[in-house]
Amino acid sequence: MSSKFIRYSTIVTSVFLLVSCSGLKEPVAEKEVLPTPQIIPLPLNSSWNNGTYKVPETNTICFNEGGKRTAVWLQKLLNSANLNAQFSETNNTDCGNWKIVKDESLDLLLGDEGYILDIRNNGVTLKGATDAGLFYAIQTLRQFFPAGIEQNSLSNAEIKLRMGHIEDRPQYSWRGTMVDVARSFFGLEYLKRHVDRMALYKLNRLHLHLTDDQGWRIEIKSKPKLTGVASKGSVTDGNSGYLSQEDYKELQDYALARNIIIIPEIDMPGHIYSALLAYPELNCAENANINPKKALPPDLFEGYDVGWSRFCLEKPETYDFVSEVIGELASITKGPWIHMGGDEIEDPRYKEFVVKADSIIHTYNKISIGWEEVTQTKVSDDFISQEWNGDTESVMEDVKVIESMCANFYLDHGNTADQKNTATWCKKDGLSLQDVYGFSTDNPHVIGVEAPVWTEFVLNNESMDDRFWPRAAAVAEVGWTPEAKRNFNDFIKRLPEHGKRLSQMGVHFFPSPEVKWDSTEKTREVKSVFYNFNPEK
Ligand code: TNX
Repeated sequence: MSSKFIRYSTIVTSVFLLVSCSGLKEPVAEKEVLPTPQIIPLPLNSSWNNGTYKVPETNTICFNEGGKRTAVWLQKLLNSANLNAQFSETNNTDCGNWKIVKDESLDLLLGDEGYILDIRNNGVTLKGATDAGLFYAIQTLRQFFPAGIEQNSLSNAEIKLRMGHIEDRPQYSWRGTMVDVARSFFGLEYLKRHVDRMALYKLNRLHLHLTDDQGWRIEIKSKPKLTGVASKGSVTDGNSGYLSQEDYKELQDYALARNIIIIPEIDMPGHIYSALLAYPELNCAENANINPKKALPPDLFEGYDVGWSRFCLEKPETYDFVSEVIGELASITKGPWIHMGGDEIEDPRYKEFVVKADSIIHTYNKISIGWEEVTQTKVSDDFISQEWNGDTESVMEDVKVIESMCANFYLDHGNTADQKNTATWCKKDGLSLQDVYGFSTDNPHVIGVEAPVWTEFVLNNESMDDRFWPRAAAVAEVGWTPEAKRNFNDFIKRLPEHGKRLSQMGVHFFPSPEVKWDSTEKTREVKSVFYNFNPEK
């Protein structure tokens, strides 16, 4: 038992007694009961048995038709624990100690993203109706392994898994985060790492706030000045730059392999100064030379004000521009949604604009999403409203809602009241873990939750890390686990184990005071089990 795993587990030894023929009781076996794996998000149903499955050094993975992809992820997981794993060529599920069953008829029980994970004394079975469900079985299994697996540092470890049965599926289909790359740019490398972390917690939507007054972050080939001019800005001391179409494709593929869909946002008709600077003809004449600058003279904007810039909604050129940009963006976007923004602007033609923008998005075969202000008028029935302050009087009935209420989900606010460089306008004492975890709604139209990090004051990777983590783990549990099963005290008891894992993954998480973190873990270089892994290759 030289294993590192012992460091991570409290071992309870129970002595099993056997009654022999003679009637004498004698101890025959010592049985080690591993602690229950500290899984986040908490699975819907799990039952534990006191046994342990000791993973052999050499493993065989069997899978049925359709299970190959999962087998590739699983092999990578086992290899990262320095275990050998080969595929069985028999193409059935009854030949090795790891069995993968993809079975569409499990759909009724497990839905699009659910799975069954069964750990017995002769091996492990993963079942799901979809690749997504099976991928999540792997993510749950990953959390059974000591955190050192993230750095591939388990060389002498004897891996033992607590035996049990998990049947799991999410409460909500939308479990998202949003990164504002417009105020300060975060590029492909950071976003891929962010996707890795989201996947561990079964988060499945990444919304990119790609444009704002300070900068434009996506290459649109038919509008070269967006990258040539508009991408050069940022808030004071922030980073500028943009995602090329190649970067965007690479990020989407990386995310899709991990069951994460990217939602691009072009924020309109306000929050648009950087585009106006590049294409001044989209200004109304009276907007030139007003402070903050509306467009002319051509200075970048590096301040923090909101709600002052706007497209000229009287000009037909504005709609030509919107149509060209959305058309090109739609052609490079793999997911079904485009976000039109629509927040924080008053304009007599606002309603007319959002109706047109929604219809343009449909023309390019995408579904539109917008901030809640859009529902002041009626747009398409399939529109999704993203609620952030709840102040809008909606005229739309039964509209689908993504919950991003600022008091629960605006992670640009501090983890604590005294965290530096954080927003305070929504909640002056910051958003504690409990504020996030305590979110509750009885609106039947809610399709899920999403936590934004706006980047007015988030200027480097470490800050982005400590805004998201560990609070995004709370977002994940709110999105996945039904409210009746959630318990904050239980959640914060599971978190120390995740602190170890996040440290091993190189995440500079915020040590929330609500949690008894293990202070011995040092943050390592950025890495993780599936860092840069491509299951297709
Ligand atoms: C509100 S919420 C905004 C953003 C800011 C953020 C700062 C919303 C749709 N807009 O433009 O960055 O507050 O917390």
